Amino acid sequence: MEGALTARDRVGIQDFVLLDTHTSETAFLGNLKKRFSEDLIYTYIGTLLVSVNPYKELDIYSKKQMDIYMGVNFFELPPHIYALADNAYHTMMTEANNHFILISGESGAGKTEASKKILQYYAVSCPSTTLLDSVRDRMLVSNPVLEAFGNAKTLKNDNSSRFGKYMDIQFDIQGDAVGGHILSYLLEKSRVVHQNHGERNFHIFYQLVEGGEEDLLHQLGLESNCQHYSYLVQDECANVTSINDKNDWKTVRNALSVIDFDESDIQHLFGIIASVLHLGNVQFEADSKGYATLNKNTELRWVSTLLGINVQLLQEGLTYRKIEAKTDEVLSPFTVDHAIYARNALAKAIYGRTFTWLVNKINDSMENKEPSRKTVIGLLDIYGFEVFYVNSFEQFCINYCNEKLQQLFIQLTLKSEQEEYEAEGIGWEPVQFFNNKIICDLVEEKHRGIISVLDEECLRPGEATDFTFLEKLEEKMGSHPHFITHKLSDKKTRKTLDRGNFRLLHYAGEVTYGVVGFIDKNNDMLYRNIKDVMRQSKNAIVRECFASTESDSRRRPETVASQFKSSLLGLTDILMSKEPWYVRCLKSNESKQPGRFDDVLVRHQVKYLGLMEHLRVRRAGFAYRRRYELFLQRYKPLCPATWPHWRGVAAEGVEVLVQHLGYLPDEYKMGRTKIFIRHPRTLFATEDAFEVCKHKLASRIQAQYKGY
Ligand code: AD9
Ligand code: MG
Repeated sequence: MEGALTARDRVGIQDFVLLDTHTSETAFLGNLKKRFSEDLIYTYIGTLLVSVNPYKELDIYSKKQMDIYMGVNFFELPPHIYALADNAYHTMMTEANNHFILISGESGAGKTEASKKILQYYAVSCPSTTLLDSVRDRMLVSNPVLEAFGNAKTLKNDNSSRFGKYMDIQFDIQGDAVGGHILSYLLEKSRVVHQNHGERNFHIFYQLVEGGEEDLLHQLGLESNCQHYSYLVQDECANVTSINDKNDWKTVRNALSVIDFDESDIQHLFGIIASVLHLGNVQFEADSKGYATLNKNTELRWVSTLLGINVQLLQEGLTYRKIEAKTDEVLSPFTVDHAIYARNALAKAIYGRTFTWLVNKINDSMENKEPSRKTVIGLLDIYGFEVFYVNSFEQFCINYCNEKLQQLFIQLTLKSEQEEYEAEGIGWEPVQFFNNKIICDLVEEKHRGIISVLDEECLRPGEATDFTFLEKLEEKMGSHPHFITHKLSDKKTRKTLDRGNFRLLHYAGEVTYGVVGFIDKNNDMLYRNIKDVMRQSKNAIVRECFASTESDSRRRPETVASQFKSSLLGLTDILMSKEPWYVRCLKSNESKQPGRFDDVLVRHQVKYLGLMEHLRVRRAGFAYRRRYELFLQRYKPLCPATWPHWRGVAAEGVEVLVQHLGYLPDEYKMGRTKIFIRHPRTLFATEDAFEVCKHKLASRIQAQYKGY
């Protein structure tokens, strides 16, 4: 007994719901820390999984571990990401409905790692047929490819996701993983042409330059030296100890052949990556009138060769803009700055569109063409909340996205949970929580939100600037409690704010955004004549990427922020139609050190993620609920009075059934339409009894339960 107590003291409590009497933040953190020091990075709050980044490899992700967790009830084993994955899977199979796993936490907290572990679990542990192995392999290798093109080293994370990813894993009626589909969200394209100090461009550039075979580099006109490319060395951070570009290159190269890429796709793809690097080295000089000219043509020639476009037209597209006059077209020359802007815009457009093409191509290869009934588990791994010294439009979008996900979490857990108790007439003491809807509205509200103001300014080309945008914000948002600028702040705060900044008080903390670049990045303009040039490319991917009818249409394209807003609304709809599971990732320390637990940092995250509130709702609430009819239908064989038929009202049948099973009064509540069960263990005991009973039943009756 004493031994058991010591062990419990040592490893803490594995479900916060069972944390003895107090639900204080200090006790919560103490438990997390105790477990972390024993390399126990996972803890539950009911069915929600809290994960603390260990920053070291732990021996808990082997096939053997997967086998241990397979088909075992949630609370019978130590908390694990596999347990959550397995329970989502089994619930999906039993209830034949769709689920999603929302993985959230700030940048570097471990979301992408968690999502990879879940995908591996499904790929390895679900039933398998040889036919499907190839689909599974493709799902698995899609990760290194997308990470190569969509992740980069930032100050927060050496492998930071610079795009949002939602992946549906499709299962057939037997539970086989039979296909996958990815939706990607707003890639941070600006990184292609600019990185902050201490950060890198997307991994793929370094992988190609460092790892590419001699022949290939020769064909692409590349030197095997990152220092040679201005898009790669602005930050002087090409080499990072945690990253092995050469090895990663091999993985990516191999993965591409698994995902149906033929040699010509691969050639075209690397041709594009190389052309972006060459484009970055194209320099301009001012002629006697101050207009941009190219001082040397070598780099431009490589771009033209690799993309299969006429060098003359390319040069013209980078140094002139075609303006349509009444009956004519006039070429208006660029200044050097303008030419650099056009060059960078082209590099971003090529890379961004190629990324979209890549996602589509991966989707084609993971597509399951069988029309059979499928259910899905969606995995959401999106860029985490981030605050840098300098924050711009990109951070604004990323942090807005995190606000939306927090809002979804609140709606699905804290809010709807409490509303349901009320609707079902279950006695309930409401739990207070901070609802970040006010910040979501501040950003996205129609006609009044920051995005609307920005879009309006983008409609006034030539007149509007980043600073008129800031002025408009000050006019419209002046008194908003979550919005501050230099002009609007008190004396003390003013000292910390420059004139060209605005500050938002996000749910996860304050972020100061510099307005410079907002209008440009939101417009994301690419001149028509350069688009026309790209459309004639002999590189099949580029041609496809620029083939749309967009340039013919006179309609103004939607701005970047508005597109992002609509895609997040779409994502919310997708998620709301599924059953949620949550992984909340916490960052243990800022310096990425193994085993270091920074109390202040973790406490801050526990606070803003609303974990304490969630725990309070969970502790006071009920882990499980089900409509009377469904509960009775499933468990009626466990009681002679309800088996084989209960002729009366379902609720009464359930009451008889649970009495028979010996449920104690405190363990459950009868609502208007559902039974509510306080602890999962009560349900698990019932479920175990049901399993035993099922085996005892005659095969005829078993058949009735097939599919449960
Ligand atoms: V971002 O919002 O994309 O910038 P993530 O995705 O939350 O961020 P990521 O999963 O990339 O963070 O984790 C950052 C790093 O932490 C990884 O590269 C690993 O080095 C480390 N990490 C995260 N989770 C684990 C883990 N379960 N075991 C070991 C981990 N290391
Ligand atoms: Mg990530």
